[in-house]
Amino acid sequence: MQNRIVTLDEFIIRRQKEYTLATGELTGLLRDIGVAAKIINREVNKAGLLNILGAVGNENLHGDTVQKLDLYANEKLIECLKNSGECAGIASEENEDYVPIAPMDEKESKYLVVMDPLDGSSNIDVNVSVGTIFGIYRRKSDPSGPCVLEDFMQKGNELVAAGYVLYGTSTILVYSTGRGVNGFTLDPTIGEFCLSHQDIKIPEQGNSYSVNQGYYLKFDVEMRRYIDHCSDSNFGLRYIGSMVSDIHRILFQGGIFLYPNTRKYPLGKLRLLYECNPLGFIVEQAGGKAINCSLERILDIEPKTLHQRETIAIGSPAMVDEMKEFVERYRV
Ligand code: P6P
Repeated sequence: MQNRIVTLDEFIIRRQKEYTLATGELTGLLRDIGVAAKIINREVNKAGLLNILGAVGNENLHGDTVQKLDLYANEKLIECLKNSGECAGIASEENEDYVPIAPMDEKESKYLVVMDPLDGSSNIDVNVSVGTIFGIYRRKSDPSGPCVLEDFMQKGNELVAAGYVLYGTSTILVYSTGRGVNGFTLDPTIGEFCLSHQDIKIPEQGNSYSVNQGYYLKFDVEMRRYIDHCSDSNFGLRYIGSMVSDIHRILFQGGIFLYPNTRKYPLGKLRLLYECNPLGFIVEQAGGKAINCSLERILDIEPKTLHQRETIAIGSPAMVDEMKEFVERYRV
């Protein structure tokens, strides 16, 4: 008998019933992110047709050239989250400051969203997969007033939920609320995300590593020793240059993704709040590990600023443990 279709909405609502304390706000928030993902997907899929390719010529606050789709994705997500009435504020890669959201009909919102609206967007022009990354926190400040910066300075281990959308050969939304990881593939014929990967578990070990080999000589000696070990072990090198794509592959095939410190990025390139923490949450929920190159657990790092960068090693637990051994053995 053909498996019954379980839509994202149905799954979220069913899971909410398992939470005796659930009051539906988180459910509403997750569903609104799903709506935004469908809207973004529509534009990503026809980027080449609508002349929305190419940089708008301006740069974002980090000096990266901003692609029109970055802006579009950011606007759509903020719009959907504002309409949800469940979100008190947003921290986005595309906004220098956090975006407080006024309560709707005096209803107090208790959640916050951190997000990278379109990660890897420099790949859009060459038709390489890109992704949306999001994390959801409970606000700490008085719900009767606007959110404050401290609301966003929470460790990754305080995330209530996290997920990503990968706009690839198919569009898949993967998320966790702390009780396992599930994936939903968009069926464009019915416009629904349908359960396609239930209870995802990362392989203990993989046979590929993911790092920008071009920076090899700029890595610290202990990272070079570990990368040499991967090569000596005949591991394949897979690096797409789009973190969501690399992490998604590793979730299913196993492996390790590394972005160590370099001269250009002495603190690492990737952002703690809306790249490392949400993806670290997902990978840990799937049985994997995520640490930085100083061997601290990513989810235990105390954020100090919205856009702070972090080094990262994330993936199959046996491979992260082995990388840790190399760092301990060779670091000077
Ligand atoms: P590099 C994309 O710009 C991104 O933020 C991640 O998605 C990706 O893993 C990384 O940067 C690629 O960086 O320096 O290897 O081009």
